[in-house]
Amino acid sequence: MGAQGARTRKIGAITLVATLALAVGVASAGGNRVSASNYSFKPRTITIEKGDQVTWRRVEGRHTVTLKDGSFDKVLSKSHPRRSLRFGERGTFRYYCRFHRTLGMKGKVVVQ
Ligand SMILES: [Cu+2]
Repeated sequence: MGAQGARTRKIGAITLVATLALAVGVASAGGNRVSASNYSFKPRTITIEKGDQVTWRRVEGRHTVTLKDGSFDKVLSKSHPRRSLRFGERGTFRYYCRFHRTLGMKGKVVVQ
């Protein structure tokens, strides 16, 4: 009885570790997603860890992900529905869509 109880606890602990590992794996494999639709990025502000990647995904329309400092400028279209960028520096990175900037289509990546 006692041995069985210990075994059950051990299995429970292993399951917990596996679940945590899975959650961490999902987060680092593109968990930081921003969708681009007419005419906004959602979420407008995303906070990530240094070294993480952000993936922008086109929902509709044609847009760009253009960093204000000019270091990144990619079109999101039917043929390129996803664009990713890894942030290796801490800071706040503002970006916008070149086609719809005047309509307020912009966003911010905060790297901690
Ligand atoms: Cu746009």
